[in-house]
Amino acid sequence: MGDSVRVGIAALEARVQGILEICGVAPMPAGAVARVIVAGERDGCASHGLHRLEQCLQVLKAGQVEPEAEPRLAAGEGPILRVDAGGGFASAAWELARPALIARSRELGLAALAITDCLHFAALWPEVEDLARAGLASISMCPSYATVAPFGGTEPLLGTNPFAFGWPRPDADPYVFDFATSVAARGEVELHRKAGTELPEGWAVDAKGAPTREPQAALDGALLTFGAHKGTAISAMIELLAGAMLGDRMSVEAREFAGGAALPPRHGALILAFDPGTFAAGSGRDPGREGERLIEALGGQTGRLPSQRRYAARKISEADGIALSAEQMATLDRLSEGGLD
Ligand code: NDP
Ligand code: PYC
Repeated sequence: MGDSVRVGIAALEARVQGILEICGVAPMPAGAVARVIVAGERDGCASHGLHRLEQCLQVLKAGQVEPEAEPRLAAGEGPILRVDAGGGFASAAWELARPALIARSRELGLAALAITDCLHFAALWPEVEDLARAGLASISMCPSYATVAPFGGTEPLLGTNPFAFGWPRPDADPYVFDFATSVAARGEVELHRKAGTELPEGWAVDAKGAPTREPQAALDGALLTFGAHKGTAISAMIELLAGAMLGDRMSVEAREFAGGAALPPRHGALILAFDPGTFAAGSGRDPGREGERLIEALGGQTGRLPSQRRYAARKISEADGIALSAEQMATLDRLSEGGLD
């Protein structure tokens, strides 16, 4: 890569955490946010990597996130664990609750984590991958802000509402997928705008409802859901389960609360975790082995499992450091000096 430098993962985490702390974020959330941002960059997920750091600082400056919020976990004894993020970053709430969710899922066979009032800007795969590495299957979802039109419509009503799934594999990296229920994440459109490139066809409509390939027109208009009516239905399910059911904001309200869609929104998130062994008990079948049969056959036909690209990118980052462009390095230098555009 021309003009790029390689930076070690731990060094980049420390750098990002330091920038957040200079801007007033308490060490615990600053560490959690730095880890999720650097994980995105490490794994080649540009839309939710360093690209998000400046937005985090802007949201702080706008007073829309609580930089010193301490997430509060109410674990109780049943299958539902709750974390009130207190208007702080979702990643801090997740890191706090992760051990309790793992323990409760193993104990009961399944458990749910309901996070409320969190500032959410991150990818969901770190959560389901963590759970899969602990031997659990899981589903993670959240609303976002209303920037997506339902199938057949042109007005923003749904969020880009991500949906992720993780499945543990006995001798391989977990099977993980994680995608926006819009054709692509809004972050991808922002990257096209930054790079000055056109969007592929079918991603978006402009503010008048006409199809557009121009990133700014798409950001001012609406993205479309993937898979026509099917993506719209899944997106609506996420609004209902991770918005209405949690008693937290749905994407329309999150956009109103944020005063637009320029900065990441505040809402809730839902993570469901399952112990496959508990479910299969008495069947005489091993879910791990059955899962492998399917996953190997899938990989055999498609030549590419979801997350395979990510794991390959991670291997290179772990061996050689994360490749950062001269522009990314300059942004880090500027932000280290407190410079926010
Ligand atoms: P992509 O369309 O880039 O990727 C979606 C998934 O499909 C990934 O798991 C990817 O694996 C996999 N995949 C891609 N191509 C193939 C292929 N040819 N064969 C098999 N699997 C494939 O993601 P999106 O743009 O939809 O979303 C990007 C991120 O944005 C997600 O991480 C999501 O969580 C995040 N997001 C967060 C939001 C929030 O509110 N916090 C809102 C919306 C999105 P791989 O990674 O290996 O390429
Ligand atoms: O990329 O669509 C997106 C997104 C919304 C909130 C965080 N990421």
